[in-house]
Amino acid sequence: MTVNPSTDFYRNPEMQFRGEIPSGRIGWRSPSNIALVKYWGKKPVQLPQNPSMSITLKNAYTETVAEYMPADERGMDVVFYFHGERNEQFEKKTKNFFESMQATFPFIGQLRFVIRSKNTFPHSAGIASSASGMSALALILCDLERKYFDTFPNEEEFFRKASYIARLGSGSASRSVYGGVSVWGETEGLPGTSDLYAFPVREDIHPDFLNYRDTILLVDKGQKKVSSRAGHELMNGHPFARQRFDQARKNLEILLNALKQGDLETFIRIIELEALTLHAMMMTSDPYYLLMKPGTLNIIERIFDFRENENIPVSFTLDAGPNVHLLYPVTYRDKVMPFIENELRTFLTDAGYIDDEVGRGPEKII
Ligand code: 2P0
Repeated sequence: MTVNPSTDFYRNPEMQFRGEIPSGRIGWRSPSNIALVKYWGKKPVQLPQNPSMSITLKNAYTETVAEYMPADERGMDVVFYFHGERNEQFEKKTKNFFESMQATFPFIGQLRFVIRSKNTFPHSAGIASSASGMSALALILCDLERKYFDTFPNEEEFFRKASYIARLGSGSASRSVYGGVSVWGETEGLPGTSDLYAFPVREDIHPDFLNYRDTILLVDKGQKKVSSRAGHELMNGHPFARQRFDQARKNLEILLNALKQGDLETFIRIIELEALTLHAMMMTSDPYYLLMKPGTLNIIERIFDFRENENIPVSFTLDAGPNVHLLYPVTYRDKVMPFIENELRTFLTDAGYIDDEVGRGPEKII
């Protein structure tokens, strides 16, 4: 049998089921993250075309509790409640994901799961919930393995596998298992990085960036018309793909240096370049599409003006959607909050904004 490292790196046929796993519960809280250098374009299976870098958030997280019990003769099964209500879409997605994980976690086949999950951010907010949701599920699976098979020599190995599993659920989820700054994708000059899992950049980050603020400005709550999955696919054969992947590699190197030096000017230049390049890729895909809304552009223009007129280092990034992440050092909070209220709020939906900051990563809750 050939082993494909992108899916089978952790396949362990030796990990035999030892007797029956009793019923129990495991729960994890796992945060969302926002990419500063964007992952946009992938190759099979779920590997990035270029390395990406993100900060993990603190207040935007998913909390997931899995009850498990021995399966009956029908085999593995999943029942999924989202905010207290049965959710068939998530149920199907989770069941498919668990089924695809059976070669890695042979014990899954003998269990039945009742999963209860909730997000702290509004469902309609257009915040990528796959990063927090999939990383929480990956942590639960690895925690089950740890509890009954004791296979992890240390915490580092535990989180590395969780990141690997999260990646297979959703690429950006691989970065959410670590707090602070994470890099996913093999990066020259950064030993420990891999396309298979994310890597926490723990050393040398300038203190200014460790408690950076991210206020997520909610511009539109409609369902977006083109999914990220479709967007990634449109990078196959995209006329600017090669240049884009090279640019991302260079931007990551420059940004990493800026994070170490505390170089705010370079930080701002690179993250805004990355945000607009991501959307430029969408606008130049075939078929082309736009995820920004008029409110997105209005906010961006006001950020440029405010930065220039007030000399305050506010900056922005965008996810694959119309909402704007307003990023700034915590020391400017007293000036930035009135700016949001007085100048930006008019472009926001009723949901307003989510006041967030760099977080420390997932937490086991049960
Ligand atoms: C990122 N995004 O780096 C980029 C930038 C959105 C914009 O990764 O297909 O949900 O599950 O691997 O991770 C969103 O795509 O895609 C994303 P899949 P994912 O965060």
